[in-house]
Amino acid sequence: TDQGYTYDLLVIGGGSGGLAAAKEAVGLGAKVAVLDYVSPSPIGTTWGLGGTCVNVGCIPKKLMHQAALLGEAIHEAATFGWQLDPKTVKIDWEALRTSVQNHVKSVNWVTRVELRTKKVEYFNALGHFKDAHTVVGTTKKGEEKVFTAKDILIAVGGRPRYPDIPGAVEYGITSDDIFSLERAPGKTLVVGAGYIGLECAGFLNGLGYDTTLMARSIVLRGFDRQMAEHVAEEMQQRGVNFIYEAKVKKIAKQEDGRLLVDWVDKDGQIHQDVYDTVLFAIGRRSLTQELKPENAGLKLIPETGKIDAVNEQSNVPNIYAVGDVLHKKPELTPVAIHAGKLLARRLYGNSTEKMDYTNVATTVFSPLEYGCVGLSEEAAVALHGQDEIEIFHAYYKPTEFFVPQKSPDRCYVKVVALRHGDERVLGMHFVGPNAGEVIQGFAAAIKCGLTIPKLKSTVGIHPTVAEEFTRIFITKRSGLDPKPQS
Ligand code: FAD
Ligand code: NA7
Repeated sequence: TDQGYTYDLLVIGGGSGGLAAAKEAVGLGAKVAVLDYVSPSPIGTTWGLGGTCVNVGCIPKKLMHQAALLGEAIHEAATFGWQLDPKTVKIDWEALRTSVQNHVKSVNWVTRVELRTKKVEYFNALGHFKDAHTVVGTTKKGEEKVFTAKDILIAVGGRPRYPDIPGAVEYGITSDDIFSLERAPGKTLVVGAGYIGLECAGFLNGLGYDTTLMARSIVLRGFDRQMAEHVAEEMQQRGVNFIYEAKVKKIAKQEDGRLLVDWVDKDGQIHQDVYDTVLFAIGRRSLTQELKPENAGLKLIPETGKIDAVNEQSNVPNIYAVGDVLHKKPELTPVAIHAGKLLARRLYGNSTEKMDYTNVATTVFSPLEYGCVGLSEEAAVALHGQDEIEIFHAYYKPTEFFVPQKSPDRCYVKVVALRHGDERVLGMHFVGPNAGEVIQGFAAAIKCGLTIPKLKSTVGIHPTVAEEFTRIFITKRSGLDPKPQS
């Protein structure tokens, strides 16, 4: 490059954010290299190019969720006249795992080919800073290669944490291992009640495994409380055993190979249970320490190791960051991708467009899914005051639930809006089938400034579950019963 560096952009981390930025940057004429390296999990799981989402996140998770939904659908099919015997239906874990892993491997391959075609140079090496423009990449064989670049993008994401208790690292697994687990998980304890814990417990229960979820406090911290409770109650009704306000103390391996778990309840009482699998989903650690950030003068948030960037720029002017390593930003694939693309356009195109991290929609793929965009009821009230917020809500009965007589008890929609002025919609929440598909379009509407009158004047599509949003009229303030009257 003109300043004597080998590359215009060096990306550390070939996941959602890093690859999006790299591809966009080469398209704009920059010379780009990507380093990606996966350190094996404690039980030795490893994977290919593409980062968390493709290998051990969104994609295998959605496939296993889909497998669980299909199991549910098989049981429903008989009520619609399909001739089958639901009693003989069971999952073949090895076959499921193989199908999921085959898909993941095909994505790894397509990703590699795409990088080659687009002329992004890819190196399977673990990067660390030598200085603000120099990164050393270490290969699996221990060989070192030195890279210099004008700009450096940190997109290293994170990895699951383990609790500091005996046996956790030796015998526990995490989301990094579950999607490629050699043996069927069997009776499983999921520790942690964030969205990853709930999703894993949800699909394992749906696949027919005896599943317990242990929460040290509440489920889905940060999400709308009422919606979070609906999700958890529904899972409980479907057979997931919930233990609240409890913590694992110790895991030991019995002679028969099963795991003996000591846990303590809220009264300090110790209990013991035996499981085949213990899966920790207690949050994720950013992989920034390994970067030797001090060599580049890069500052991290001390408590979390995250990067406090302004418009994706760190405290070092030529060092940028996108994705899960960013402090207080949504940890979602499309967020990482969008921020990465926009950053590349600002650096190598003539763009000035900045990433907008507000009103990003998301979905928890629990057995009954939960999709949302914008503010929770609590956040809206905290921000504007109770008097200024109107909450519209309704329970509804999905048409597809009638014939199999599925319980619609927790199918529920909620719209959070300003009470006065233009009655702007601040948040939308949906628990029910296909929640992600339902919420995505409304996220666009909110970007366009959706108001309650506009929502009410939208004609629904019948019979769908998404149309429930266009029919809302009951406010919490009115005290009217939000249960369907028919
Ligand atoms: P990553 O995708 O994690 O990529 C970082 C890459 O950098 C990795 O390959 C890593 O090995 C590599 N790396 C790290 N350090 C170095 C180094 N020093 N040198 C070289 N390479 C390095 N998001 C959604 O939007 N929807 C979902 O449904 C969803 N489900 C999820 C389910 C699970 C179980 C998990 C764990 C996550 C899920 N996510 C989901 C979150 C999503 O996967 C992340 O937000 C996204 O992958 C973040 O992208 P990233 O680019 O920041 O990092
Ligand atoms: P989250 O969303 O950070 O949730 C972690 C969960 O684990 C949460 O329920 C925590 O309870 C619980 N937790 C945290 N530490 C412990 C310990 N030591 N013991 C038991 N339970 C614990 O993590 P996820 O893995 O679901 O998701 C990771 C990120 O990916 C998340 O930020 C998403 O945005 C994307 P708490 O509520 O703190 O009491």
